[in-house]
Amino acid sequence: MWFSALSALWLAATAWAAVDRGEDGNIRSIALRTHTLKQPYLDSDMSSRWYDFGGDTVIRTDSYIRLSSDRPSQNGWLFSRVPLTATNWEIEVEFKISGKNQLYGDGFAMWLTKERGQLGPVFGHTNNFEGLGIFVDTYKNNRPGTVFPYVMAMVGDGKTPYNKDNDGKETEFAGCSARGIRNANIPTKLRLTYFQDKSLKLELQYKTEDEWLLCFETNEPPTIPSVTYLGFSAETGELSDNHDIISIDAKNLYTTAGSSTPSKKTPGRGGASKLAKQKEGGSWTWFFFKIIFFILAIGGGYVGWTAYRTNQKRSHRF
Ligand SMILES: [Ca+2]
Repeated sequence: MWFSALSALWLAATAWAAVDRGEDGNIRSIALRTHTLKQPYLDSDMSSRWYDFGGDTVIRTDSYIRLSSDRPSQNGWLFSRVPLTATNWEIEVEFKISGKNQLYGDGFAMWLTKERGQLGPVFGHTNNFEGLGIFVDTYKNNRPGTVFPYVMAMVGDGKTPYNKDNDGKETEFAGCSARGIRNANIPTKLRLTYFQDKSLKLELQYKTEDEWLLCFETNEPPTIPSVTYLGFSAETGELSDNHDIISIDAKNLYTTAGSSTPSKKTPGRGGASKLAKQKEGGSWTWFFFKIIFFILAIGGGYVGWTAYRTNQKRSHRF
């Protein structure tokens, strides 16, 4: 009785801890099934419950969703069927850009836009879009002094067009060079984290496995329309490449009561050390909380045991 009650309580405490994200202390996450996509991608009726695809997109259920094949004039897309309504979220995508040619292009885009599945000239998606676009641009059209591939974010207002001729330089929100993101030796990934009115962060993985590189981070994030669809698209012109989506992991993020969401951070070393301190603080608070919970569990178990024994004695008496 004593041990079973105690172990049940301890299990409850540790299960609760397992939900915790661990790395960020007071930030918890819940998987967003509606925006997550993994192999084999398709249900038994050969369609996906949560995602739609079109154009030249090809699906190989054991490998990838190929938005464009290594052939000229390809244009494909993949879009969520329902809007992303979470206030704070994290989207992690494994993708692969590969090809045999010396000259290649043009790259692919990830979207959080009002429009969905509309073919067009911006990495295969419609121009004058409304919402956020993340472009992994592998072909330098005209941007002197910038190393390509170049990853950039653009916030579309529904009126301002993306200009392919200078790789969208004048409408860039933030970005970074990512030499080696194409034909990489490790699984390539991107992770976009958004806290409404607080922060937007893009991290990339293409040099070393399990090592995230900060592309950009801002504490003045754009306002993303309340109804946006999560999507991907790619386009090839004269030059081509395979642009594949391997998996999409979407999470709803929330902070626990009494804690604050990530504070102002700047890219680079300063930001990283500040983040590390936050993590440390969060985990210590959680540790003490667990200790208190454990003591309470022991106390509760003891009271329960005493009551049980007293009860037993009484029943013996009668
Ligand atoms: Ca380009």
